[in-house]
Amino acid sequence: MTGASTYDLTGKRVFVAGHRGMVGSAVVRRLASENCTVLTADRRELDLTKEEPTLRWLEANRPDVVVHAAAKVGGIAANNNFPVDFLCDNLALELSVIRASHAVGVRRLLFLGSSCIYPKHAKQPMAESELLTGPLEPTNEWYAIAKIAGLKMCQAYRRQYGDDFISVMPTNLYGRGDNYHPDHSHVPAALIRRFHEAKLANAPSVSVWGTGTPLREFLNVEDLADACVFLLKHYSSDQPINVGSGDEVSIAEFAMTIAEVVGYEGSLIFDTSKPDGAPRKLLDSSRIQVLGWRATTSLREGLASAFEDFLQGHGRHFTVSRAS
Ligand code: GFB
Repeated sequence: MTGASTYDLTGKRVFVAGHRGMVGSAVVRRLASENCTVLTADRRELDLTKEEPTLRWLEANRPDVVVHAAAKVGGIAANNNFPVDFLCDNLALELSVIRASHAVGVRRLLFLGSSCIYPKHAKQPMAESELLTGPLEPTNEWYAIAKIAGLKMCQAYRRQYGDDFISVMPTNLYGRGDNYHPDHSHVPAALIRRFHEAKLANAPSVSVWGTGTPLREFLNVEDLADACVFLLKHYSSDQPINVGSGDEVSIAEFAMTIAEVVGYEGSLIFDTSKPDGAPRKLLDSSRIQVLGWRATTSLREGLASAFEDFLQGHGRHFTVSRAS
């Protein structure tokens, strides 16, 4: 069962929940080349964790399609240090957005999950069938449980009401609009910022968290947005679907690539007091590939463009000065 289906976005009203985040903003950019109307709600206008206002907003704006990209996200340290926020904020967003979407009769909903829903020691590459086959990685189990609950809500609405709600599981993401907080970000943004600042300061070395041995697969957010639009048009199933790039590297290799992209020539020091997290997270993306989609951005070109976006100040929660 491939889940292949056809849905025409032409003339549809598409609400992107979380349009200011890295994923939501990329989906808005990608939808601009579709013949549809994109709807967004400013955070000051609508708190998506509150179901009643969300329901009223959806009733007033009547989307045909919802992309649920609103989430509390962060890197390994943020996940580890703020378990309540990652669990409760994400559950609140899912309950509110998914229930309200059902209540107003939304035709298609795309829920964004994460590869951390799969067990810490899942068989690699991780197929969708690995879900709930073993214990989760402890640094991000709170976030993972919330994302599993969102996926299960989509399955439950499909089973009980026949709603066409799908779940998409992206691998580790990077790109335009990332969060460059020094402690709370994911590794791509953290290292782009740290290497850039070290270069400006002529620092002899830069700290990289953990042992450098974990393996990660990185996907540019523009590719993910393209996959989301592809899946809105071509996928309908209760089964989640993985979206990866196949670009797998060790954190040590990744850090060296970022140093090259940024132009930093000092040395790397691995800070083993910081956690490694999951030893390996490579998605099996064969199901989306069979449907006809593949990522097209190479890791090096994607990181070069992420660095340029960082220099232009498109990231959030940071200030930066350009190297002279
Ligand atoms: O990106 P990251 O926080 O995500 O860390 P996870 C990936 C790897 O990079 C870990 C190492 O092995 C980190 O120890 N790393 C090295 C660093 N230097 C740094 C640094 O300066 N900052 C960060 N953040 N990492 C996340 C989950 O786990 O994966 C999220 O916590 C989400 O919930 C995301 O699911 C996809 O891959 O370890």
